[in-house]
Amino acid sequence: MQDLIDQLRRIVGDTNVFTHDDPEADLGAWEQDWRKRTRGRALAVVRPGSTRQVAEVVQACAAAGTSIVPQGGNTGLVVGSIPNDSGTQVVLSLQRMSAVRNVDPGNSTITVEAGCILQNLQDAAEKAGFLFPLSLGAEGSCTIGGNLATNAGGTQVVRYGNARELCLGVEVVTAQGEIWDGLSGLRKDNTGYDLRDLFIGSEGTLGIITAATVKLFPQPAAQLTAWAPVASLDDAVKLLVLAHQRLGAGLTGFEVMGQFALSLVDKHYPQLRVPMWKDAPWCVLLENSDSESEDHARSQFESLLEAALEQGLVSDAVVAENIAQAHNLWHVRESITLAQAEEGLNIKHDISIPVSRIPEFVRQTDAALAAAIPGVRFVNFGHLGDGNLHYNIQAPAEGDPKAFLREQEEHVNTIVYDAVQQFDGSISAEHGVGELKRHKLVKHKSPVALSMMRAIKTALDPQGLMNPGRVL
Ligand code: FAD
Ligand code: 2HG
Ligand code: ZN
Repeated sequence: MQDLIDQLRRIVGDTNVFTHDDPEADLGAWEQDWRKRTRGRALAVVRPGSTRQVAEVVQACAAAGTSIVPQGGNTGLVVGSIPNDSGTQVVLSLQRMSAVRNVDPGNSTITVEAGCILQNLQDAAEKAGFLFPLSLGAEGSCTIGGNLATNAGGTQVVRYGNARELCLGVEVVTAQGEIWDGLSGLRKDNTGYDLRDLFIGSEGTLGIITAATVKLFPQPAAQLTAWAPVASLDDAVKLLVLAHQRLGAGLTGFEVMGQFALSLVDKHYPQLRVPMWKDAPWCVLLENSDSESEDHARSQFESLLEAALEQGLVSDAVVAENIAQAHNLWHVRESITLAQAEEGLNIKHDISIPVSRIPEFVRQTDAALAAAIPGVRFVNFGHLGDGNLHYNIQAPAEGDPKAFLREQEEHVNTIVYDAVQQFDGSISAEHGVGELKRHKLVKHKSPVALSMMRAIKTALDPQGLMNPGRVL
């Protein structure tokens, strides 16, 4: 192993290889998952500075038979970006590869390296007079490479689609250490299998994304945010249909938040002043982006909310008066994950169900869980506009949450995922499979689909060295 480490040092330089042999080095940030559920132990953490260096690192690891865990911002929620505990894996961090390579205004595209932090990509797009719409709570630390590797969703999917829909081309280092320049800015290209789409959502199991060309959009002239309590999820779904009808492509966000989820934000971040959370079991956050003007956006939004009031879908609503108020509403929404972490260990289910069936799914699954585990608490929220619910479970207020997880997690997951299957849903809407859901995938994905996935994995990574133990 020392030979490999010496070789890695020659490729990326001494200061970009970290090992446990160095008493000064703290590998914790690369070895610990964001949710603090699991800590692995790496043979080494390597930070290449160019695609060529990534290719050489992969070649050296392949020759040594050493497996690689690609890592971006390490914000993933399914344990996919940290090493296992064997002390034999190399973490390949894309942190240093963060450059914006090129903006093509005429083509409405931007090309960036994989380690570019999402927020920096959004800022670069804005500076060029465009919008890059991918948006999620972790945007200050996640990377575009990680976003693509997990096909991240976020809060603008209802209008702009997932990371996959936003990507036109990728540059990849294959499991053999070859460089594939697939950085196409083409919107149409039917020359055979879609290799780009194979790597998107592959969670580092097929190769390493080193750069990407993504779509840019016009910046909206005005963006308004509204918040409305609703009496039921059925009403929230009716409000969504109405919002689609009234706002058309202007509807850029439609989030739903359960009362207990908001109570946790209120408890742990009282300075955020969560609005109206005591008034109803659910609150909805809507966003209207308009290409004309703020007046036009406001009058459209007001007429939507009046219609919703008339139809009895909402009893009250606020439209943010200015950008600061709008930011605060979004801040409340984006703080649920952190508030839930503050509250303690929890079980996450990032699921999708046909939108129309979500209310019935929640009624049925809440009842099944409450009957099976008295006192269980539901932290439900998510991207209702995409049929994507974060159907999360917090341990009962009394008792030891660690013991709860140990004793009940599998039981809870079985109840939830069996219900997801019954409702024709997916057990991973946007976070991916990682290590956490791998054993569940075998149960909930069709054998034919799994066998095609395994064939792809074997064809592209015959040695099985790319992020083993994840997804498949
Ligand atoms: P990492 O966590 O480093 O890696 C994730 C996976 O991708 C791993 O399997 C890793 O091996 C692989 N990978 C990373 N970089 C590369 C690369 N260059 N090439 C190949 N494989 C690679 N997700 C959503 O979809 N929607 C949300 O709304 C959302 N909100 C979040 C909010 C918070 C507070 C947090 C902590 C997470 C949230 N996430 C969300 C999950 C996570 O942030 C996203 O999945 C994000 O896309 C991961 O990016 P990353 O750079 O941190 O990737
Ligand atoms: C979000 O939508 C993220 O905020 C995180 O996908 C979801 O914490 C979660 O379960
Ligand atoms: Zn989400």
